[in-house]
Amino acid sequence: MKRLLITGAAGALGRAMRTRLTSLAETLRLSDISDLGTAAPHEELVQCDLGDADAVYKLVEGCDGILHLGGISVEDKFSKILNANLLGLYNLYEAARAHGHPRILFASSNHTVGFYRQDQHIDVNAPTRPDGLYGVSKCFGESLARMYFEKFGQETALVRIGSCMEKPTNHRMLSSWMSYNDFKLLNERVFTAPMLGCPIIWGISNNDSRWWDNSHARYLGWKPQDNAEIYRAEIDAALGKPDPTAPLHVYQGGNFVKDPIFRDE
Ligand code: NAI
Ligand code: 15L
Repeated sequence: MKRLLITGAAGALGRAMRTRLTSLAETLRLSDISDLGTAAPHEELVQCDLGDADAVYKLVEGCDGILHLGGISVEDKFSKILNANLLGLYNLYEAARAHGHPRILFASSNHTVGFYRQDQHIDVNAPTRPDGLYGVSKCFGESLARMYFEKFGQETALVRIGSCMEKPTNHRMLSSWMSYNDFKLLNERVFTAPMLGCPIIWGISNNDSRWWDNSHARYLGWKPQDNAEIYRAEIDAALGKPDPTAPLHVYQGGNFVKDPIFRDE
C-alpha cells in the first residue's frame, strides 16, 4: 500500500512496529500525542491528540490502512480513557468513513475478557467480561468497529492482544504472550488479505498453554511462529512456582482484576 498510519507510534508496540512494518507501505505516517523523534525518509510524523476531531480527520486523509495502537493502555481515570479510547476511536472511525474506509487493525485487549478464569478455554463467542474501565473501553471499541462494519462495510481486525513484548516475564504470560514478530506477521495478513471482514482475533503466539481459540480466523492465513513455552524454565527459575490462589494466576486478566476505579479528584 502507499501509506499506512500507525497511531500510538511513540508507545511500546508503536516503536516495535515502526521498524518492523517498513515493507508493508511506501510511507509510514506515525502519530502520537507524545514526541516521535526524527522522521526517516519513508516516514511522516504527526503529533496530535486522538480526542481532537479536526486533527484526526486530517491525520487519516490519504491513508490506505490504519494500525490503531494509540490510547490509554492500562487502567486509569475515566476522563483519560474517555478522551483517548472512546472519543478518540469515534473520531478515528468518522475520519475513516470520510476518507474511503481504509482497513483498520484495532488494538483491543485481553482485558475485555479479564474476569474469565485461566482454567476456562474460550473462543470469540464467549460474552465479554471486562476487568476494569480500560477493558470496558476496548469492548466499546469492538462494538463501535462492528457497527461501522455492519452499516458501512468498514473492515477492521479486532485484535485482542494478550501480552505483546520482547519475551514473557511471568507464568501468566506463558499463555498470553505474543512476540513482536508474530504481531508483525499478523499486520501483514490483515493489510494484504483479499477479504478481512470484522473478525475478533486473539493476539497471541503459538503458545502451548494458550486459553484462546483462533480457529475461526484461519482464513486470514496468519501462522504465529513463536511459543512462550521455551521461556518456562527461565521463568520458573526467576519466580519459583506460581501461587495458584493469586489473582495473577487465577484470572485471564491477571492483576488488572484488582485495580480500583481511579477517580479524578
Ligand atoms: P503504550 O501506552 O506504550 O502506547 C500507547 C500510546 O498511545 C502512547 O505512546 C501514548 O502517548 C499514546 N496516546 C495516549 N493517549 C493519546 C491521545 N489522547 N492521543 C494520541 N495518542 C495517545 O501502549 P502499548 O503497549 O504500545 O499498546 C499499544 C496498544 O495496544 C494500546 O491501545 C493497548 O491498549 C493495546 N494493547 C497492548 C498490549 C501489550 O501487551 N502491549 C496488550 C493489549 C492491548
Ligand atoms: C494490556 O492490555 C496492556 O496494554 C499491557 O500493558 C499489558 O498489561 C497486557 O494487557 C497484559 O495483560 O499483559
